Amino acid sequence: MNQKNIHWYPGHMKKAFQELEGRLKLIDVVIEICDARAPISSRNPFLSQILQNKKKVIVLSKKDMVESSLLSPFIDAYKKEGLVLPFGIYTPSDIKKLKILIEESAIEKREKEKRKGLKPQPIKVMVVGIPNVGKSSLINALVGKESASKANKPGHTRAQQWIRSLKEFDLLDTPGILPPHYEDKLIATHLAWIGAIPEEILPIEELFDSLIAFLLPKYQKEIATRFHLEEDSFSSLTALKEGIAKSRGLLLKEGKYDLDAVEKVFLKEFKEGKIVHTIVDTLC
Ligand SMILES: Nc1nc2c(ncn2[C@@H]2O[C@H](COP(=O)(O)OP(=O)(O)OP(=O)(O)O)[C@@H](O)[C@H]2O)c(=O)[nH]1
Ligand SMILES: [Mg+2]
Repeated sequence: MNQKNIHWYPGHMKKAFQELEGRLKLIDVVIEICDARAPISSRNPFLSQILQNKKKVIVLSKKDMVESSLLSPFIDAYKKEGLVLPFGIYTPSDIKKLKILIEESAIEKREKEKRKGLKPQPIKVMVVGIPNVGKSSLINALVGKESASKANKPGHTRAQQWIRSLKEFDLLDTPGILPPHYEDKLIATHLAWIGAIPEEILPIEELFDSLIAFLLPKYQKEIATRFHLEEDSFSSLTALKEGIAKSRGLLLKEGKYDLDAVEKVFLKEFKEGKIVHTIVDTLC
């Protein structure tokens, strides 16, 4: 794969990174989100670095898309860095836990206010992470309404936005920020599989082939069930593609199988968590 192919750094991201860095000193607590499906690949080391001295909660988002037993070792690993929370926007107890962790992180601010005899001010919380990890969704879950615009498309939020509808917290939504380029094509591949970068910036066939190679040793049964495949569909990659084309009626006019459509459908359904609930990264 050509290194040029794994470069996706839209113009707004450089500006967004500078704006984020400039705003940091006003912030009491940072929520750094990574996607539970790729807890390592979906972290931006440049962000982690500038957040080193901030009070921080690491959130592993979209936990409903991952088997919880697979996530535990990653939670333990991140605990060495500070507060960690596996989180799902559909789990009300996670929203409560997050509010407690934010308060816990801002204890020094609260003590300072008390010493000075000041009324408690809203805790200023900045939500950061790479694109599409669920920053705007987490803010909406915290405030209980659709205040921040969200979409299942990386790079949706383009500018910082304060959401000030809670008494206890002011929440700053920020645009997703990636490192300027990826040295490691495996990281970019994992991000494309989960939809954190657009899959079009990589050759689709290569993305499909690598995803199948990753999934087959552990999840052949799940793939067979999802696409109603018999054992012989797993005899080769071509047989597998043709099996999926047959089961989904993906045919071209001349009666040939539409293998491009097969790749797209498979990648889409994986991204939507319809095939398996797995983690694509490996803990060293
Ligand atoms: N299943 C599931 N989907 C989620 C969860 N949180 C967010 N999503 C989905 O993830 C997609 C992206 O969510 P956003 O909140 O727009 O992500 P973002 O990080 O703000 O993205 P950018 O603004 O592009 O950086 C949306 O389709 C959300 O519905 C979750 O806990 N579980
Ligand atoms: Mg957003």
